[in-house]
Amino acid sequence: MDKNQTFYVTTPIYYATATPHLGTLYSTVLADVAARWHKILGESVFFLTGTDEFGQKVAQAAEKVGKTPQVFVDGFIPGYKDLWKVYEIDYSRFIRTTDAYHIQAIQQWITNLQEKGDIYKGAYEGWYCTPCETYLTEKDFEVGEKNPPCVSCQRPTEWVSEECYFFKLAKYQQALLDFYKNNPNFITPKERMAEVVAFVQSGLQDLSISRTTLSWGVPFPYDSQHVTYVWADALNNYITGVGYGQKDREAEFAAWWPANLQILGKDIIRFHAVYWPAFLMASNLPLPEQLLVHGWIKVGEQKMSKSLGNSIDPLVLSKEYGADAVRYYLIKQLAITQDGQFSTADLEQRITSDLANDVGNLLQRMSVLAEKNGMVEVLPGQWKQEELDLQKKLQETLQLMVYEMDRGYFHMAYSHLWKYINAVNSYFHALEPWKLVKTDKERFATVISATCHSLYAIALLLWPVMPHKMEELLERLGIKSIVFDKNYVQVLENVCWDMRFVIQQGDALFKKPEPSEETMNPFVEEIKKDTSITIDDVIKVDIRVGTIVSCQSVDGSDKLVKSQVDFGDLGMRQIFSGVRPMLTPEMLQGTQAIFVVNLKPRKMMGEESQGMMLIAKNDENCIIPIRPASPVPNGSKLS
Ligand code: ME8
Repeated sequence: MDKNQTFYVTTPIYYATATPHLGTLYSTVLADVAARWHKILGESVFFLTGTDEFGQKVAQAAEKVGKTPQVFVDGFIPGYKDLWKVYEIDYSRFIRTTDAYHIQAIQQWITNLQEKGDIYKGAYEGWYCTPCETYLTEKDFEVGEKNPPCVSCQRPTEWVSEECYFFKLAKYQQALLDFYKNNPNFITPKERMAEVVAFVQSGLQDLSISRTTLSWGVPFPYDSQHVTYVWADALNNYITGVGYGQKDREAEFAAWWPANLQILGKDIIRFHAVYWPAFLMASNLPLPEQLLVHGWIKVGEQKMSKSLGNSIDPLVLSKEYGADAVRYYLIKQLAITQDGQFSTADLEQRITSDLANDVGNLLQRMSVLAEKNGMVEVLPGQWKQEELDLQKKLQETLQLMVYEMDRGYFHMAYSHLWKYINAVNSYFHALEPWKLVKTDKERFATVISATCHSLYAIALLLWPVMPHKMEELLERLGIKSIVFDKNYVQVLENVCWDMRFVIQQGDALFKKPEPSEETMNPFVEEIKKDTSITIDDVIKVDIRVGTIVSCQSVDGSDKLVKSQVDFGDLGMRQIFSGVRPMLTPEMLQGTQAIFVVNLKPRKMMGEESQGMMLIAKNDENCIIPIRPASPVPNGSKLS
């Protein structure tokens, strides 16, 4: 297989100690969207996900409920597989670290590294965190401190002393630093690279990779009282899953490895950006192209997690809102590089405004109008300037989307698509085909055709995010299925609009949800009752610096200005502010100001405002914008 035409993407393998939640769904949807995006780029795709089933944490959890570890982990697998089905996660392989092929390949890996001298036997003692399965390093505690807290979970650690095997991590310190230097795009977002480099620069110690204190792990070859430390076996799933160490799968391994994209949460960056590349270097294998490290989904101010008991059940969400809408929300509404708050009110708002209004209504209005005027078959139109502008806008959108998808900023890619969707809506509105049909049938047919072409492009580009709904949309245009032997992005970019559509009538593509109380957010009730302000309330308000890239007065209002504001990684936002006549667009354009960015979006003069500019008034009641005293990066958070 031509390496440029293949794409291999992975998710973390999740601990099989509980059912999946919205956080695990998030990583998995990101990987699925990447996989599907590369399918529409005409590439062959392999998508690996699965479960991490060995280790002390699993053994202890099993013991608590009186089950053997194997029976215990088996019980969670249907929960994962069923949920992935509901959410249309189209993985190529679901790896379980208890699979025989994985165990055998890990033993092969150990043997190879022992022969090379990169795994050796020694003794280890130190403060150990059982839940996180890591030892503290010297930097993590004071000399003489008793049971110092774990750096990750803050729980007290225990002193452990044991004979064990080590991996020669320290040997790879310089090679790692060289690799980071030569591959500055290895980690997205780039800012996280600095943390990793600093950690490696501070000095690496050899890594203990075996345990004798438990039996629930991959036994060491020829020394079976040692089992692998869970991360040594877990990280290697990314190679064993595509055939490493398996005689009958050598061609498969050659075809897929190295991975193009590895998705993970920021909690496990050290394992993936330090240990994992070192393991691969020791195995003389190429390193993955890109680690995409996303932030946390939070509920209130806490990370959503199984152990904190504040997780949201994605199955409940899919029943209430539909899996595609939830996928859309996760991709477009959460900025991949930041932590994001989950809120059902916000989800409902996005479904109503982005999906039902912007996409669903456009389809419905166009198809009903076509039907009313006896139009079923739609042929290419007689394109005029308005349609050529739309085509140009689509080409620009595609280029921006390809760029953003490539660097892993999926939310930005889809923000660009939404600008195109808005442009199509404005086009449809401005051309008033319902009037044209009475005066100029040919022009009417052209407007319907341009709208169909645009909806076709929208459906293909949104298909990675909402596969089911977009196939429905394509069907409504008379297109039965997508055949993945074309590079659709190039097709959309280069070919003139020459499609033929057969419009099918149907129900609204997206149902607007009834606004509900946040019943699925366990923290909201608590927040509502408490009227006093605590630091937590203050932290809830996300205030950021942004640059007003463009600004204009709003027709029909003597107060409002409409600004396009650049918030860096958070993307561009459209924000309305009632500041005229004291502040004019000219005074604001090109300046930095301060905005609340997690305010519920609201319609102003028929358009959406996605935030609020902060201002103050002086003694004469004049509006004064608030600005940082000197320029700061866009998107900087006020704290
Ligand atoms: O760490 N927000 O497994 P795990 C966003 N087995 N993502 C979240 C999240 C949240 N609130 N909570 C979890 C492990 N995740 C190891 C991985 S890989 C070789 C071994 C996602 O079940 C996120 O991707 O604790 C995070 O990195 C992962 O689930 C942790 O899953």
